[in-house]
Amino acid sequence: MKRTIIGLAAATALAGTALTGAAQAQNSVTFGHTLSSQSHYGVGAQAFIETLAEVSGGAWTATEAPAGQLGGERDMIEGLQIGSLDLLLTSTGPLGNFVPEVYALDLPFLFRDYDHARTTLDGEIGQELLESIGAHNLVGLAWSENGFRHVTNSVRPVTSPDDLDGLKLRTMENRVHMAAFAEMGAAPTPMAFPELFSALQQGVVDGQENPITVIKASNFWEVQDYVSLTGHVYSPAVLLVSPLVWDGLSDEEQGWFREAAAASVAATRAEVNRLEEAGVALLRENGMEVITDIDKAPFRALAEAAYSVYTDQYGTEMVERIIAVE
Ligand code: EAX
Repeated sequence: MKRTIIGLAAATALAGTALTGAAQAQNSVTFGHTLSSQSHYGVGAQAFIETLAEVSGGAWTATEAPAGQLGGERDMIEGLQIGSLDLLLTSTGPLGNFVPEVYALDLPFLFRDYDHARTTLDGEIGQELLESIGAHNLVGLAWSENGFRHVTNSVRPVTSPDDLDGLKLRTMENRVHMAAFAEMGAAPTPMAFPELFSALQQGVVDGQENPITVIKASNFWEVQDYVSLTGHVYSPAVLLVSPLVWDGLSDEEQGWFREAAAASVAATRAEVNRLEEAGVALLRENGMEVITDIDKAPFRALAEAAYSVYTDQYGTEMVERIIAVE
């Protein structure tokens, strides 16, 4: 954030007078994410940037730093905490390493569909979890979306857990996901997203799992032959702000950031909807063999053992509350 320097200069110039000029000062923030600027995250970043400029009457500008330019999601979360990054749109993948309460959202086969996930995140539970984030030297501004994740690989079509046997599968740096894939028989290999394309290309791993949105945004069809629509876990995204930025904002400015965040979430979700509809056809057009007919029951039966990563620490109450959301 450039504001401190500008703020000091303005303060010097205006020494002894009321800081009425401060609201007009040009303040800028950087908005990081790991995907391309054409992705559902890019669309969300651009909506944030436009809305912030509009509602602040040009007093605030934001710049997109896409495609992991500033590192992986874990690095960027650390960046928010130390103030080297201002804003981040990230999956919850690595967030549990900082805020273990959010592992509740990463449990496999928990959310029934997009409506269930969005209603949960927009309601009381989502609000509580944003507050948990706020207790860990981060500010959770709004829940956004990555999407339901599916398994891709280049070894064989995966139709049952037996087909995962021994597959080197990149997962996010997420203890719940790693446990779930170990239970389902794969060899989970945690890795930051910016390393993934070349790891697939070079055969360091056989496969990975991500929503259609990310498969498309990252052209994974260039390096993966099969996609199985396992929908094994819903991947929330969250818009985070550095506390060093947030704590320096006036109430009015915080309101502008919240409006921009709401516009960002709406734009990202609309793009997820569009890509989910195009889904299977889009993947096939790009040369992937798509396995749509998956019996999820045997995957679920194995993956559920991974719930203990969360429930051993926090019990089952939150899980039951999420299941009960209509
Ligand atoms: O947040 O790391 C991942 O697989 C994520 O889905 C991606 O970075 C988008």
